[in-house]
Amino acid sequence: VKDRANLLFIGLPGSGKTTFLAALWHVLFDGASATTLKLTTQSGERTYLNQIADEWRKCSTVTRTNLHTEQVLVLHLEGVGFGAFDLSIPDPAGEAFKQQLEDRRMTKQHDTLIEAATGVTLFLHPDVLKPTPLTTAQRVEAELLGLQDDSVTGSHLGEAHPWSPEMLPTQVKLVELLQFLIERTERKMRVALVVSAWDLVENLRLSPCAFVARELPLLQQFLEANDDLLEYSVFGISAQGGDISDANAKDSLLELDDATKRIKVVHDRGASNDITLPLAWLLRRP
Ligand SMILES: Nc1nc2c(ncn2[C@@H]2O[C@H](COP(=O)(O)OP(=O)(O)OP(=O)(O)O)[C@@H](O)[C@H]2O)c(=O)[nH]1
Ligand SMILES: [Mg+2]
Repeated sequence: VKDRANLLFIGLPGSGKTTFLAALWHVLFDGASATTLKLTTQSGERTYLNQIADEWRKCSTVTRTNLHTEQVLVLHLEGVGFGAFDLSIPDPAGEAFKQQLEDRRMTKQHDTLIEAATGVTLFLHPDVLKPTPLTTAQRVEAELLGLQDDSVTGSHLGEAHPWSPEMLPTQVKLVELLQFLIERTERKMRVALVVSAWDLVENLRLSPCAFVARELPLLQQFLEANDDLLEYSVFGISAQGGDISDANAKDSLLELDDATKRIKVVHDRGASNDITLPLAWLLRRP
């Protein structure tokens, strides 16, 4: 790896980008656990990182990033086989990607980040509670069938909502975001696909790869089909460690003697709590 590396985070609002960064900063700053990448010096502007890591330690939800609070952070890192290097990672607002999808254009600043990117981390919240397109289709079908039966009272048809990009299924949005990326680069790009909040779907007993293949087949097939442009790997990551909106779960997280134990990273080769793994995978020499 060269002495400077740039990573790009991509993900819709609420996909877990800031939580990941908060846990990463806690681990790097703490320096007590074995990680592939380590901090060399702590110099630089740290207000934002300290704030989100503090929220993370208290198990309170990290502040949502908006277009005005986006930050580019520079970490001084080293690792066996990596040497010492400066890693710049911006914490973008998911809102910016939502706008990209709606307006079909991106900001100059974002384009510059793509240009400079060594690799990309694409975040995806498993959102288990959201209805799938299939269940939505079944519900609509049932409603329409019901309408035919009582055509006198049925006024649902008049309530049709105009289509908007917001209604696109998540996997379609993510494929679009990857397409923007491919269009703007000539190099082959590495993509670490991070399924965040892995604790919510762990009980399905699927590997992160199998989870994506089952739940987001379009995204998975897109990644496979474009292997000349993209090299990808899937990580299941619980950066928070559990569902902090559940008081019991939150209490047991707070009771742990070492907050680093909350973190779980699942990859092909098994589970660990080394949250630097996806970054190391992106930065490793081909
Ligand atoms: N259960 C669980 N929830 C998580 C985990 N990590 C993040 N979350 C939840 O996911 C939601 C979104 O997290 P953020 O990190 O703010 O997402 P973001 O991608 O930075 O969102 P924007 O700032 O809007 O772009 C929050 O409600 C978190 O509590 C996790 O490891 N487990
Ligand atoms: Mg954020």
